[in-house]
Amino acid sequence: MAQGRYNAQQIEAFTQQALTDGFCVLPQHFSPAILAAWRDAFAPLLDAHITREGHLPNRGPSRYYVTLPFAAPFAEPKLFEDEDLLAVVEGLVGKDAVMCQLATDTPTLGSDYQDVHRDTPPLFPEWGRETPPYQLAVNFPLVDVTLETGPIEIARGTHMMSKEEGLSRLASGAVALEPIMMRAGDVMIRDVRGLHRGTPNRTKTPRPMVVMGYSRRWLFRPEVSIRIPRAGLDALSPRARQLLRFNPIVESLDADGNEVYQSFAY
Ligand SMILES: O=C(O)CCC(=O)C(=O)O
Repeated sequence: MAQGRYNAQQIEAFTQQALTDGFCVLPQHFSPAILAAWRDAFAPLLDAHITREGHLPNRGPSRYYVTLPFAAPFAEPKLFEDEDLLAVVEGLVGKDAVMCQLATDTPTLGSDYQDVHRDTPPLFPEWGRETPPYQLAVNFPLVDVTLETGPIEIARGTHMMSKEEGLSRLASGAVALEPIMMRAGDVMIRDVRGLHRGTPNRTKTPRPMVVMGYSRRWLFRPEVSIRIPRAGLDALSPRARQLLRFNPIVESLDADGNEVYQSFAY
């Protein structure tokens, strides 16, 4: 098996941190050259998105959710099949995870604080308790994230309690929202139940944060998908095909409609 950067103990430490805090960060993990190519290719996609549906600011003003096409440079196994990343993902959501989302969250000048939210409802709301993790966001920025460009803020440990309990602990000061500053190359693995919010980007430089979604093998998320071009299937490794197995295979990536992932906050 290919080796990652980290040994088994280190992977276990990252996994435990994500189980406790709701997230962990692999510092300077992804290649600057690959991220530079993504940054260049993303800029026109963001412009086109704003032209097409910028009038639908469902994530808040001047903040955009843009799905990435599963094509070069974004269909990059060095990132979505990264050994360390997949090892932590397996430690959190078990063997045979599915990858179901490849997109970006980008606050631009004029964006604001979002309401504190989670990205998924609990699996069993009537139970009043949380389960082990089942849905992860792997987040990595295409630019350095500073206080000025609008870091995500996360309240540690709130993924394992109800939203009401988390909000009441925030109100009492028992937990706090922390801005997570990241440099391009850093990779965050996040349980999407942790309470969080986007903050304003006060600069003229958009701040794209990629989100690669990984879930338990049995979780289906109809609100997101990765359209896989048939012509690219043969180039994928058996592991990549397995990770992507529940996504639609399409003849062409053209004629993509508006974003369908509109309801995102729970
Ligand atoms: O990337 C960010 O700033 C977080 C945005 C966010 O939480 C969302 O739009 O659901």
